[in-house]
Amino acid sequence: MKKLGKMGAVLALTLTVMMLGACGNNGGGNTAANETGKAAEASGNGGTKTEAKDITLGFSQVGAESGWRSANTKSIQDSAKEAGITLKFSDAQQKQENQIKALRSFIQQKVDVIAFSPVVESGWDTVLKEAKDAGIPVVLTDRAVDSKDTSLYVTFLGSDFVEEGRKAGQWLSEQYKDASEDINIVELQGTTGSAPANDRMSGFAEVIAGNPHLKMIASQSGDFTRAKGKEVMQAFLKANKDIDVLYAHNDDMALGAIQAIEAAGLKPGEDIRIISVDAVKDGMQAASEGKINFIVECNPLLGPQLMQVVQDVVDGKQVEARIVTEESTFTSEQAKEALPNRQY
Ligand code: GYE
Repeated sequence: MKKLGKMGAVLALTLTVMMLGACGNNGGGNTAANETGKAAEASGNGGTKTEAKDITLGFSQVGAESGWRSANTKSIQDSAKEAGITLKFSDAQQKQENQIKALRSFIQQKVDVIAFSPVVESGWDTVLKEAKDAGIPVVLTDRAVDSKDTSLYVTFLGSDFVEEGRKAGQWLSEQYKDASEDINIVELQGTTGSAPANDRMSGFAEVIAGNPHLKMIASQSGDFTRAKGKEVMQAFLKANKDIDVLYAHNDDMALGAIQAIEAAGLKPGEDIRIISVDAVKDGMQAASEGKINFIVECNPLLGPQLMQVVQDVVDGKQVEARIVTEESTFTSEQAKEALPNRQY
């Protein structure tokens, strides 16, 4: 992932604050920042706190493709309400063109901050430049963009997807460390071109390369949905006699694939071992029943952190250029224990 260095972050924030001052739609905050043209210190005593009710956040969501996404949307909506921040929420139905339209509409409406979870990594420079020219700071949540110019956004708040892929690969490598025969793996990728699909693929590939018996025999997108996960798994089963392992980039695709595996008369978790990512309730339920063997957690509850970042950005405080969410992993046994307390 691209990271802004400390200096870059300070520069980006300074520009942001200067621009905020220029467009003057942030409820009259940032007096100190406006006068000096510098970001207020993290201690906050140099900046004026803008009242949450005077902040409008435009948020462009990917869609409603998975259990993870629904939990993420709820977290953002609930947290905005709790913080008292006005939220303009837009659902892009997994289409980049819809997200670009939503961002342009937020710019037109002169929201104070734009946040969005980019459906794919590429193709954002033009619209991000438009936001920058309008003096509206942009916060990336959940998914990253591949823009070379990191001054186009203030921070990226979300998981380390490469690390998630590595965790999946490490568990598998450990399971098959003494294998003397080839282990055939199939992979259900997330949405083509999305950061989690690209990164979960590369992190996993990097680790399994360490064991020559771990063979990826098929890999295709299931678009992060149950329906597509089922459909692609059916095709995998048709084309390949001997599948040992399924690695699905999210629980929903794994759950769809489980239906296909059962329909083919095989036992998920036994005949085909399954690894997935997310750890939403339905995934954890399947894991506790032994149908999914290992889940790498990806936390969707980004709302509270996002609202804090929005408030800080408006107040001219310094924010980290990269905020990584903390996550763990679950075996079937651990899933059984954790399930009763799972919030999403
Ligand atoms: O894993 C998947 C969702 O971007 C982390 O998107 C998110 C992914 C999540 O559709 O279920």
